[in-house]
Amino acid sequence: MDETRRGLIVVSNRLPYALSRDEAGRLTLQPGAGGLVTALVPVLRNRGGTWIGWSGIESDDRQLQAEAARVLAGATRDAGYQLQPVPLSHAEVEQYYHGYSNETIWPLFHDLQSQCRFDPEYGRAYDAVNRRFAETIARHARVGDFIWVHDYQLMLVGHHLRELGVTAPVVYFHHIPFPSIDIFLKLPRRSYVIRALLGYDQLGFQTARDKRNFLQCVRTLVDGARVRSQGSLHLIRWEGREIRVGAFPIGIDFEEFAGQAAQEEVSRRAWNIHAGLPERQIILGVDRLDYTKGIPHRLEAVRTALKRHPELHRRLTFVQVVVPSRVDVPKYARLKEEIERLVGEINGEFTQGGWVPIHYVYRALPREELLAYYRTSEIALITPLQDGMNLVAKEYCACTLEDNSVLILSEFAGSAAQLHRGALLVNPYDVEEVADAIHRAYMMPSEERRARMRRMRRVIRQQHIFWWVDTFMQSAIAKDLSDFPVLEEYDFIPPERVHPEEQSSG
Ligand code: GDG
Repeated sequence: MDETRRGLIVVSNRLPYALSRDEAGRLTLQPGAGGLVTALVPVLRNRGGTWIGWSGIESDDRQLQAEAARVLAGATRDAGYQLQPVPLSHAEVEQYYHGYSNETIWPLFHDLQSQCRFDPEYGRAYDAVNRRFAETIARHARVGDFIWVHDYQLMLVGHHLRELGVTAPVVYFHHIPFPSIDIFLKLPRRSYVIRALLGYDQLGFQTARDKRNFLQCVRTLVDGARVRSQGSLHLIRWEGREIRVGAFPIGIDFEEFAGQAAQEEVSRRAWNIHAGLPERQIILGVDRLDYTKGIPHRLEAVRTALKRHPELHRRLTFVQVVVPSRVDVPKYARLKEEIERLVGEINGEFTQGGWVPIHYVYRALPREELLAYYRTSEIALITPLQDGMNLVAKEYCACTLEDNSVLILSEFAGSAAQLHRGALLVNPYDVEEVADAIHRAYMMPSEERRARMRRMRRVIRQQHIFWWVDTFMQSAIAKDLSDFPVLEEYDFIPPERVHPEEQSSG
């Protein structure tokens, strides 16, 4: 078979379209945006294929689920690929999605175990729903298809596909961090989960660190698994199969971002934003409302910067955009209150006539507005406590057309592995270090800004989203891995953690 002509089946928790009811009770369809959809839809169109996922409708009502399937089929009749919904009931969404995915795996894999809830019912629902996904895939896969599953909601699908007798290649990309063994060991039924992950033929992670963590869990928990490296990939031999493991940092559509940022509408908005803040540098934060993003720590760092460095008063305005998310969950509602309390306190402490230090935006911005903020802000402050990649960091760099901007980036964002030669890297828990980085960024001469930003833009331009899809697929389908190019293993280890011998040898 011509490997490049295999049909593609993409599987993710959500379909690239969201269904909801309008005021008249009719089902309506909104196309999803985002990098993954942008990157995979052309491949699906070109090869022909199917996207399988949950439609967003939670209901036991078979008639409603059938209607949802009809609306999806009708709307995408001419799309060049098919959409196949996986029906989920309200209870399943509660336990598989809100429960196990978002209250167990999400916090645990972001090293925030104090936020975890471990409920055996969640685990059972997760397993059952992953099985349902596998059954849907098995019904639609044709001989020769290539199945690509995405993210932490679907870690067990490969295992269930094997149990169902599917022999097609099944590969998986893990978008969030993979934790160290000490953290992973806390997961109930950890051996089952790690073995189930070995049901995939290839596993991709965002960074070398995530890959290392995963391999260590395999070595520790899976008897008989043999791991060896080949180029930048690792191969695991287990139960007569060979599983490929690699770090494939996800990218963005650089040219699209840079092109849109240069458009007149974005330029006009960018100019307007700065006209309202004359002679000031803007420092920007953009995050979904989530405790992994480190927003309260960041606000404390801004407070510390204003205390330690009075020369920043009236000269720096911090714009924090928070995109609403899961506000019906008490933990998220409390986080929102904490952010708003801190913004109020800091503004109360430092505001002077004509200058309010923090501008707080609690809503999703239209894309042009977001790009205008990226383009016009002199500094971006992106300090998640842990993050798979963080695309905002890359988008910001792509949109700073004058190269005259500074990125302050958490060393715990996956993007730090690629961007550490240009960004000011910080430990987001160390508010004094972040405060000093803010001051350093503010003072940084343009020559240094440009040199750093060019380095980052070069990597982001080269390793774009289409490069990511190609590299991941090539490594999965390569018959002989000696043909597969050795990827540069981007890695960032804080200098204090590098053993002196490693430092002198390298
Ligand atoms: C997972 C992993 C990994 C944000 N605010 C607005 C807005 N955004 C867009 C950004 C960006 C996206 O949302 C957020 O990027 P993330 O990198 O956080 O992606 P997620 O899908 O949420 O997260 C993450 C990623 O997968 C990819 O592998 O990087 O670590 O958690 O694209 O532009 N868009 C608009 N208005 C906003 O206010 N229009």
